[in-house]
Amino acid sequence: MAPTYTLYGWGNTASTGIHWILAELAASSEVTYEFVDVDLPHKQQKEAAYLDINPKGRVPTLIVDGKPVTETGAIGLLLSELHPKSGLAPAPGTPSRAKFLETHTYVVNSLLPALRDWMYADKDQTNPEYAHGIRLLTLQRLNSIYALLDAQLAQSKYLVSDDEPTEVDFIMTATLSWDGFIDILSGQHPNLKKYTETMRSRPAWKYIEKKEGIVLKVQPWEEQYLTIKGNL
Ligand SMILES: N[C@@H](CCC(=O)N[C@@H](CS)C(=O)NCC(=O)O)C(=O)O
Repeated sequence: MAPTYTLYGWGNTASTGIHWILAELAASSEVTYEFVDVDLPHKQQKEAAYLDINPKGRVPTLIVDGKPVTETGAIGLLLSELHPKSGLAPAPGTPSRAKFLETHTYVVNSLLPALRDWMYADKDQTNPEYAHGIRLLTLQRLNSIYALLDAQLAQSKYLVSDDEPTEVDFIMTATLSWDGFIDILSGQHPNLKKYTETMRSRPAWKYIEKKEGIVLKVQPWEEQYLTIKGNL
């Protein structure tokens, strides 16, 4: 029988990439899953009941065999291990394994924290001047991360190979869909733009997009950065 997972998350956040991976696995009857909303705007992630499951107070959390697993990168790798035939990761010892590990670590260590800084610069601290400074630095970082990944995508259709997307492709493309500004910023890079279009044409993404109500909209506070995005 296919294993069942429970994903705690909220629409269009760090949990979206994991939701997408689960939807891909469910489409081939590898898994069944339940999605439980953690209402971030109402700070449900800071309530005792959720902190019992995830003391970090963030999403995603995946329940595997009754135990919570946190961190997007760890969950992506774990699902690829638990479902080795799914192609979510090249097997240990295969030629593309090193490139996969390198790319996974780069996306999880560099891109995801930069995107959190972009989104949370005025929430993790409240001084608006600091938030602006953090965002200028982050913009510079995002530009160079996207340039590097764009160069990597000149070599292959997906980040690791031409064959099939791996878990890091789902995690990364989901983050590029967090909002309109991020989409515009990454879309300045032609390979990245084409890649995102390819990834977003997958039926499982269409499902996630609808289910999570994903709309690529530039938020009012991001408008000031549109004019400087290319000059950093
Ligand atoms: N390192 C974590 C970061 C997760 C994270 O920052 N999640 C955000 C949503 S995008 C969150 O839960 N925010 C709520 C909060 O920080 O209160 C991961 O990669 O899973």
